[in-house]
Amino acid sequence: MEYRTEWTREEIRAIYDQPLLSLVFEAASVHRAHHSAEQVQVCSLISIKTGGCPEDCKYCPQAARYHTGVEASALMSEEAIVADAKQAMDKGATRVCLGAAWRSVRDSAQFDLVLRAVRKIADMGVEVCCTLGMLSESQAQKLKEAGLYAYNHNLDTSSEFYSSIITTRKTEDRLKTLDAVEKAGISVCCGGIIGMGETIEDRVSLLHTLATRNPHPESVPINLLVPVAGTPLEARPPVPIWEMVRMIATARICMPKAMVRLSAGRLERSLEEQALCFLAGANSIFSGEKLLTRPNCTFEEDEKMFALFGLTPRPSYAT
Ligand code: SAM
Ligand code: DTB
Ligand code: SF4
Repeated sequence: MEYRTEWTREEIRAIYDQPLLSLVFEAASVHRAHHSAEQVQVCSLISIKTGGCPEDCKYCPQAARYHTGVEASALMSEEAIVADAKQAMDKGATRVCLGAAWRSVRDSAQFDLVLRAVRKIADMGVEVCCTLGMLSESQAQKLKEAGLYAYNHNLDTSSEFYSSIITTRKTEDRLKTLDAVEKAGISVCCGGIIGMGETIEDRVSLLHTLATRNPHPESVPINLLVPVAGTPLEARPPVPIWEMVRMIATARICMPKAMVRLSAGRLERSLEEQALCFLAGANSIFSGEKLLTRPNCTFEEDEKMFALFGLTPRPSYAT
């Protein structure tokens, strides 16, 4: 085994709590030992089915029960999905992530459409990721056969804090889907959100669950809560950047080979703050004017940032 999976919570807490600059130095050293530190993965999100979701995730603008101004729309056509993916690829994305506001996947004509789109996009040479909610083993298998590279399914927070954020499912339901994805031979993309009112112990608990999985997730998105008017978390204050840096650095140290993604919430952060996150071991971003429903940094802005920092986009299927 090239990395540890038997972390204790105390060990992870000690890493998280160490003096900030030592933490960043250690994370940067681990990062450089396992990755080319100049390469950052550029991912692009396509919301193939927006809004109208039956779940009650308190952070989410797409939950039907909150009045957030996000209208429920139908699943995009196969042609439109593939065209958007092509456009993202032309702008420099090497991973395309298709997101649907579903609780879980149903075997249906809609799922067949997604499978066909995955096949076409994979054939263009980019890594394809999907995030469609909970999956069965046979659905994961079908996605694998269609050429899916990764599946995103976040644990979002600790199992202890989970019911304060989501009541329509449990951490165990999420873990079952992660197991199905892994069993089908698809890379697991799994992370969480900070800034929802969780304690440091909750953050450590989330990292502990991720870092004691064997294998570790291939990618770990760390989202900063984007507070959305109409959701129960609309008034959460922004997380100090130091806490984001600690979360990223601790994820990097505990999961040295994973891609650690500086995900939602980047638009609100300065270049200096983002530079600190890259130094602390983040090596992946979402680029493009929109996340799923919220605005994000454009490809052009990110190109300028890459030039300023001396970063280059990581190629697709790099090992
Ligand atoms: N419905 C599927 C699911 O829940 O797995 C896929 C889409 S869901 C929008 C994907 C992820 O987006 C969530 O797990 C959460 O981590 C993130 N997310 C949603 N709203 C967010 C917000 N306001 N701020 C930060 N991250 C958010
Ligand atoms: C992830 O961890 N973050 C992305 C992606 N995986 C699917 C989604 C962020 C969504 C932010 C809120 C929005 O745009 O609606
Ligand atoms: Fe639905 Fe996913 Fe949003 Fe939860 S996070 S409300 S499951 S779209």
